Amino acid sequence: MTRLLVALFSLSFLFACGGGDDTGGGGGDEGPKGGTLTLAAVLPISGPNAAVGNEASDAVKMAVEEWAPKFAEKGWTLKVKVEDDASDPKQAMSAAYAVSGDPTTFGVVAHYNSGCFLPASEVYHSAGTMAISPATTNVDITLKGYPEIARVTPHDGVQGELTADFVKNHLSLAKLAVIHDRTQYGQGLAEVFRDHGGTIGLEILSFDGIQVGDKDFKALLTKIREDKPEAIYFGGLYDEAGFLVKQMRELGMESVFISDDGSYGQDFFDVGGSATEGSILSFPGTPIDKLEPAQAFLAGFQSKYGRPVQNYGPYAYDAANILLTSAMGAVDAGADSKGMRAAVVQGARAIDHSGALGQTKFDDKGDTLNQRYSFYKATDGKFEYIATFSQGE
Ligand code: ABU
Repeated sequence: MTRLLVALFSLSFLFACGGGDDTGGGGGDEGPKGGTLTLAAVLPISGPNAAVGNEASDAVKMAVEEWAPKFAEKGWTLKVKVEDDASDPKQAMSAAYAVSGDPTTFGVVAHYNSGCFLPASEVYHSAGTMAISPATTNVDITLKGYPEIARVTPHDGVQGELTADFVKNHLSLAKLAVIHDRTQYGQGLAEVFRDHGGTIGLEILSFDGIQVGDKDFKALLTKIREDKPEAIYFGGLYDEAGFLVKQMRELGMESVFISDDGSYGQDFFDVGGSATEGSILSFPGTPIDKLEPAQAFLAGFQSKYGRPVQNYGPYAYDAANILLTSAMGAVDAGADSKGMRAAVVQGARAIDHSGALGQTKFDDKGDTLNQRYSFYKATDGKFEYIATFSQGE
């Protein structure tokens, strides 16, 4: 069904763009000397991950405001279009069709949830729209090697393995229960953790799935308590993580709670309260407050929006800047509206970008070469930095 929709969409997109028309195409208001260029952001503006999605979309808007005068000097009106995928794959597909169906769209800052980007990536590929995700980490996203698909976060093959290594070598824990949220993200990550953990000598006592949106995990935790795990590893997102750790403590469980980048945010503390104390979480990259190139962005975001950056804002900002730099390169090379998307794909995939995250380059599949994860301990409602690792260290 998805394939049929993508095929129908490709045809309608060709007609919308005027097919073989070489007069500038692009819906009529653009031409070789300028027109409108739209950077789209498809993110969860509502729903359970709205806090992350709104931070990311605000970062994209900030980047567009910074670039708009430079495009205006060259005769182009730069716009931003934010679409809400609400963390729902169907809504993500509708949004992907909507932004790709707009011929002024030259690129997309694409999705927070792997379960949204996986199907939507077919739409972007079919439409030739460069889509860079600020946050999706499921391994499969880049496996097809589509030139239009990239991400600025290291994937869960790295996150899961580094976390298992960290549990063994730095936390000196051996017996763990593993829980996941049955999403492509949470389950995929938990499987990497379990499988790599098994090869390095961790004893995985159990492997169970929960449902996103559920709030009562006491029956499952009571079963797990029988095994006396030293730690519980959870692959999933912050709401469920918060409820899990809270109910572990209510049941008297002292196992260390360990989770991932999807749990890394203020909502984890808001839901879990004081039960979060001592939890261990992973998040991509070097801590943002220690990254010199990120400081201007962090200060600018705080001053513009009156709140600090929590997690994926810098990633969305760099994804937007990679797309904007590529679009400006295409403008400077004389691309017209019709050639813009292809030029942006070429530029973005070849980029060596100096941004808030430091240098970003993509490998031949579209994965960032920044392959680091850092580990944090929840302490007094904050994430206290422990250490950063990359594979092979
Ligand atoms: N990587 C955190 C966001 C969740 C996901 O990838 O689905």
